[in-house]
Amino acid sequence: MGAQQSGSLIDDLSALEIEGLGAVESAGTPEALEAVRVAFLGRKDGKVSGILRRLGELSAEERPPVGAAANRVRDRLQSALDAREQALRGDAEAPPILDDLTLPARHRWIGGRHPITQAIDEIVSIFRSLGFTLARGPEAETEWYNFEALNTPLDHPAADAQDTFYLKDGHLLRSHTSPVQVRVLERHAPPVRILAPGMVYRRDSYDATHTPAFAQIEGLAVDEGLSFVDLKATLGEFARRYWGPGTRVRFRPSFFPFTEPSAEVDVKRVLRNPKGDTVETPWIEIMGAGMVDPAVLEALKIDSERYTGFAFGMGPGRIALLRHGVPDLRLFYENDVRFLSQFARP
Ligand code: 2U9
Repeated sequence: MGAQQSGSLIDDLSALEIEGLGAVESAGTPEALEAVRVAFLGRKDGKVSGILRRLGELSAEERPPVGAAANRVRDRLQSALDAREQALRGDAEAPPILDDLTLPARHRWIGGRHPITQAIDEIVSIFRSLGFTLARGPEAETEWYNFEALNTPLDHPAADAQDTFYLKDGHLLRSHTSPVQVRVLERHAPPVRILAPGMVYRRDSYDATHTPAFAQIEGLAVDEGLSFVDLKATLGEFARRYWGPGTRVRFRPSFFPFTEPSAEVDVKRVLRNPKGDTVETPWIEIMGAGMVDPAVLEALKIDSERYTGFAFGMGPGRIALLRHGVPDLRLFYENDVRFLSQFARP
């Protein structure tokens, strides 16, 4: 056998290596793998063994390189066989448990209304049942609707650019929803009983109790013969429906340019603990209210000798905060679903 022959044996070995590695990879059972081992490395009829046997035909100088190549191919096939055997044995055993099976099952993802939206919906529903109709209006307003019609002169601090967002065209972002009630009174003769929910804007800080944009709900009733008794009865009924039958309501004197007299409204919840003892919350401020100032009615050409009215305003963000014991208003606005999903009520 000459150099030609030893070269072709090395080529044969390379081909055998590729063929053998492929056969090992595609063996799907330990039996098939054993058949591959016998076919390639079997002592008697193995293909690699066959080449090793033919080493004797080579000259003394041709033998070492072919022998080394044959040993290399045998070793590679042997390690591939070992690795494949290990893998096949592993597959037959139970698959490893990667999860903690004692954990609760994952919930299906269910969307829910935002907690402030829930408060708005609930408040609106109570006032609707008390005979109030919903009213809406623009968020970009004129100074007249936002301030002057409401007995608030433009040199009042509330109208200052420090407190209100003015637009380039002379409009402003409404600082309360009161302009909605003004617009309704302009177009509808009393009696009116309306509720105006919506976003309002003030140049405020962004902190635990303030945000520059926030939701507000205001209400207005104008009719013949309305008095502070109607105001107290209406808001008392609202508070008992929203916070529960044991809720007490307190009116403290206050001031707003558009109401006279004016009041801050506080609630105290009176409850029983599991032992049966009576427990009560402190007084908590929930809204402002008052009798519509006759000057507001007169500016809208409503006879203030014949008609009187009451009005109130509250921030549903603050109401939601109190209801859920949330310490910081900003949590409601940061869109963190880990926080918001706690309020999901499908
Ligand atoms: C008209 C006449 C009267 C609306 C009113 C309040 C009292 C009030 C604040 C509560 C907290 C706003 O969200 S808040 O900052 N509002 O206290 N608002 S009476 O009075 C009106 C409105 C329109 C024609």
